[in-house]
Amino acid sequence: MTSTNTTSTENGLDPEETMSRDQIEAIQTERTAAILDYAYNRVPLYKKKFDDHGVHPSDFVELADLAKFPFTSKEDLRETYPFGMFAVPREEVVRIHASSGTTGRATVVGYTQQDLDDWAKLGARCFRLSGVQRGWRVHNAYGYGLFTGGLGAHAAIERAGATVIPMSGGQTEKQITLIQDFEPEAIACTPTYLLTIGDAMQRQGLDPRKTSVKVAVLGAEPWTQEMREELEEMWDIDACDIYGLSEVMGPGVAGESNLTKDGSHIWEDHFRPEIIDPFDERRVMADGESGELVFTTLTKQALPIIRYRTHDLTTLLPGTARPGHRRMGRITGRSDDMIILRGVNLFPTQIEELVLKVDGLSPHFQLEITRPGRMDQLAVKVERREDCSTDRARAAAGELQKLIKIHIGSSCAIDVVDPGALVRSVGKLRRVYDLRNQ
Ligand code: DLL
Repeated sequence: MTSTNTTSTENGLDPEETMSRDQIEAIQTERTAAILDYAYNRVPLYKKKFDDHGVHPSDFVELADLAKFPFTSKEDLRETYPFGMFAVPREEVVRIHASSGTTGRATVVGYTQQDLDDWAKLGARCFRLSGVQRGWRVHNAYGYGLFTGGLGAHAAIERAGATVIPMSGGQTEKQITLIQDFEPEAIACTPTYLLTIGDAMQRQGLDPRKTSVKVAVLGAEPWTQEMREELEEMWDIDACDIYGLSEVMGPGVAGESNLTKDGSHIWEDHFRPEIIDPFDERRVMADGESGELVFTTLTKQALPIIRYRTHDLTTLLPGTARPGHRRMGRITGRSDDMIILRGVNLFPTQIEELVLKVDGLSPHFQLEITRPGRMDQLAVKVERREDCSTDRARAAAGELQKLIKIHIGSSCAIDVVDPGALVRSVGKLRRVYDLRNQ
């Protein structure tokens, strides 16, 4: 495979970051042809899938031809558990990560030294794009371990020339002490965990706005524009998105500019994204149309992934801060997180958006689905804000109920609870409790 090492230009950017769309597509065409061939010849599962599908790497001539190739799914990784999809001899794999997933076997991913190097390089692009500067201290509260968040962000922060504080997730009291003592300029964690830390500070009479933190690089779970505004106000920061998934690399597949805050740019010299219709996978959608995000890795050595179905629902938009690389719209949710309530589809992010529009309600909420009789019922449990009276909370519940009826079309029960009553996030927050089959 071609080496992907590049040297940074004088402005500190990788040369590929400032390439034109045509240049990026030329790189993608060359690399897609190479990766299809590589996967077919090195991974028996790909050979079988391509053969069964009646397609051969030589059928790829231009980018549109990628649509002829079969998809890869989490199931493929599970069936070949643990190392069956590795394309290099086991000794060349220098790192393994795994994601537990909510059901079934873990999916295992591997990296060669070159893969780790590329990962750090792409992650560094994200942190820089979000405003993190050389010499800054970055408090990394993504979990370290098998999860790609901690170690992935760690290498990215170092590569960006910043000082990483490898705190990991949890131990919220200690997070607060370190933020005060080490005075980091930036923090990296999930959006809901930043909320948890800020909330814990306020309970101690500390003001998150007075900390040294100026930028937060947030990802690993869906979050809304309303949540961005909430966190920016709580901490007096720029809150930027970072996107990734273990199967494709980890954090750093895409990152957001602090200047434009208009969605994450996908590093298209290393990944070819597509949007497909989740209900008819043969339909590749045009830019701007929403659907399921699919990725082909163009350079990964240990675990090349061809047309991986992420289940993440979003759109592809033209690049802005990095014009040659397309952006992702906000992720509305995962197709497998969608709640179907009496025939109406809804995502937790839609509820987040509405909760944060109502005066007196906090972003701490959870959704419970039950089936007391024959009908499904949704209850939104949401904490009132500290300064919201119980009278105001009653009115707020009515407002939220109305908003959900108007915007989503579902009737639901609203239960406004006291501040601190709901379980706090320490990483990826579980919003939905489906109690129907209990
Ligand atoms: O969550 C990688 C990551 C770590 C990304 C830290 C950003 C920061 P997984 O555990 O494999 O990997 O989960 C991947 O998380 O398919 C999305 O559903 C969701 N996700 C990740 N980033 C975002 C984001 C990491 N910025 C799954 N916005 C993905 C919305 C996100 N959802």
